[in-house]
Amino acid sequence: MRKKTAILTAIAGGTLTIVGLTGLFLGAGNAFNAGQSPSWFASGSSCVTPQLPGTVVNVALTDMGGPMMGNDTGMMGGSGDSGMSSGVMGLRLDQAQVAHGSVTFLATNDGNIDHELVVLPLSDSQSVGTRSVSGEGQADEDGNLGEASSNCSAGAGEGIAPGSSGWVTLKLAPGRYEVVCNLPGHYRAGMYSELTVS
Ligand SMILES: [Cu+2]
Repeated sequence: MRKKTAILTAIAGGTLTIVGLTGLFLGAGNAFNAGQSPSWFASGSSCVTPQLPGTVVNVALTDMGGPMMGNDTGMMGGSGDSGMSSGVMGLRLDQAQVAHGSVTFLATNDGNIDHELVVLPLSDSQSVGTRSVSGEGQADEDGNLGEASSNCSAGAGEGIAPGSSGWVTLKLAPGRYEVVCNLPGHYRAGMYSELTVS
């Protein structure tokens, strides 16, 4: 009896070790993948994009979907910060810094509702996400440099539909920029990101 228990314990111990190692390998694998090309990026869009000039910054536009998205007016009406806190929606760039000159933003809507991309200048003292927001829930677009808000094409339009992409090419001077989605309520919901141009 005594010996058998010892063997069982040894087997149990061995199993734990294997599980532990497997966990390590899985963890390492994930970390490796994350360093390569982000998964949100691979989702892509249904658009056929032409050869895009300059440095291409891929932008993922996201939202969590869910019940709150079923009623557009419900989520953005309302007072101040109630309900809609930062991070519900997102706008992510695949690089935080690019060289000055020709820069193309390729915005892909990975969410469930329309989005857009607007490039705004950012002064030295300004932080992203701190622009004044109008009663309609739109950020101040002072100095707007350009936008991508059209389906499967360049420039301004009516918004980028889920699963679609829009793009815009701009000549950017060195400095800091804030890339946002400025559909009503989306800026406050977290759709902004910083880009440094060197
Ligand atoms: Cu948006």
